[in-house]
Amino acid sequence: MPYAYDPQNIFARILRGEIPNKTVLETEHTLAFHDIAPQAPLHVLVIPKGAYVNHAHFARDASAEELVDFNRAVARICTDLGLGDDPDNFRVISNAGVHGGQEVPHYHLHLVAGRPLGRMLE
Ligand code: IU
Repeated sequence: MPYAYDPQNIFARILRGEIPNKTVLETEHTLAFHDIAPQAPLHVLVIPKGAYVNHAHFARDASAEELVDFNRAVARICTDLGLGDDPDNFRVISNAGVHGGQEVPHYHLHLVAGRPLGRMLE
């Protein structure tokens, strides 16, 4: 099923180099950068370079190479930042759509850490 992707969304512009970002990691298919309004001492956004709107689109339509690259990038960041050895120390979230609270319509995963995060669901 096709879906609308807005090539002018802010993360598309970051990927094109039109807007600067504080890069944490860049790979062939993935970019990770610090969130501009961090909700925790560590708040990194991980995005695929491909044009996907949300997690379901990415999981359904991305190539195996893109999927592996993205997930290994997340793991690499966790390792580099010392998070990966303790599963209590971080959270990954991806908002989707209006009910999911998604503001930027380019798939992104929030990686947050550095403080007690409480329960995820209210
Ligand atoms: P959301 O899941 O779509 O709600 O998250 C969007 C995030 O993008 C949010 O945490 C913003 O602070 C962040 N962000 C950013 O890092 N840089 C920007 O220029 C803009 C939003 I606009």
